[in-house]
Amino acid sequence: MLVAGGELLLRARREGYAVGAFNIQNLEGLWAVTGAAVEERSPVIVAVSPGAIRYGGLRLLATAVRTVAEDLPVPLALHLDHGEDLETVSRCLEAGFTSVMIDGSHLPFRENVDLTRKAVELAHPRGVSVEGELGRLAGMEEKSVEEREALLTDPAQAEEFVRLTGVDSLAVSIGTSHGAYKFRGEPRLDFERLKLIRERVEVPLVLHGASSVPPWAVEKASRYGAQLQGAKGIPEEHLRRAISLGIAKVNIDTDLRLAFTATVREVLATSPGEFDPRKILGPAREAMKEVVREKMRLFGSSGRAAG
Ligand code: PH4
Ligand code: ZN
Repeated sequence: MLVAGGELLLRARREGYAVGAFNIQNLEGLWAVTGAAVEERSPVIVAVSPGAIRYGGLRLLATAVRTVAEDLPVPLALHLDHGEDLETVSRCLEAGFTSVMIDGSHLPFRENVDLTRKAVELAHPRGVSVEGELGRLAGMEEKSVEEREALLTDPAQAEEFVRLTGVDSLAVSIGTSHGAYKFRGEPRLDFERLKLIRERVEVPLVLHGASSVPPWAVEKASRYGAQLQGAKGIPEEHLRRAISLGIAKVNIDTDLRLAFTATVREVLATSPGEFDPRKILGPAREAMKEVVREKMRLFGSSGRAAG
């Protein structure tokens, strides 16, 4: 069933687990994510970015997700990921999204507050929750202490941001970044900062850029010609710790892309006579589904579908 995103997160925060937000761009992703949620009896957030909207079309993606959700025996929230502007937020509200993110993290604090508050004013009357972001997701290596401070979320500012905007959840920057190349050296997250933010911020916290970049997917993709040297993600024990410190929503995209790519490459290389898209994409969809199932177990959302 389709549910309000905010409710999923409030329950997760209360009960000490996290709900995965998995990005989709097409039906393969949607089937993989929802299939995993059913098998794990887990609540799930299906995330659609502006880039995915440009690729797949808003009405088509929203209709597909809402149609699948109708018959789904587990709660599903349809979420706008990294909404760029109020127009995108409005279009997604019209299309029936049940939570939206407005990402003003690149703006100066006051402008981020203004933009985010306007998104809240649009979404709340429709019962839709809003995620804001404070702090920038960026690789932290080779950065000075001052540069790190400027990019990572400041706990006192986070408290003020939530108060001034009325957001329902807050994405924080503690050292993660998007994509497959998160660290050159040892993976490091600023858990002390996360604790301080948690002490000051009541609303559920969100971790973006949380893919682990599984070695099996990198190795398989590389075996069949991919060039992914130096790919490195967030270790699973770091994610467990972040969740224990109050992260209630974890965003995953890269790990699904890697599983997809590794599997498609394998099929094409080992079955050169194959040209039926179903035989090529079917195994890739299964591989993505397995990744999502593992995340749900790791995040503690498995078995939490029932109210
Ligand atoms: N996201 C995914 C952003 C995807 O424009 P786009 O469709 O490429 O945007 O919000 C994440 O936080 C994913 O983190 P990950 O890269 O570690 O999986
Ligand atoms: Zn993100």
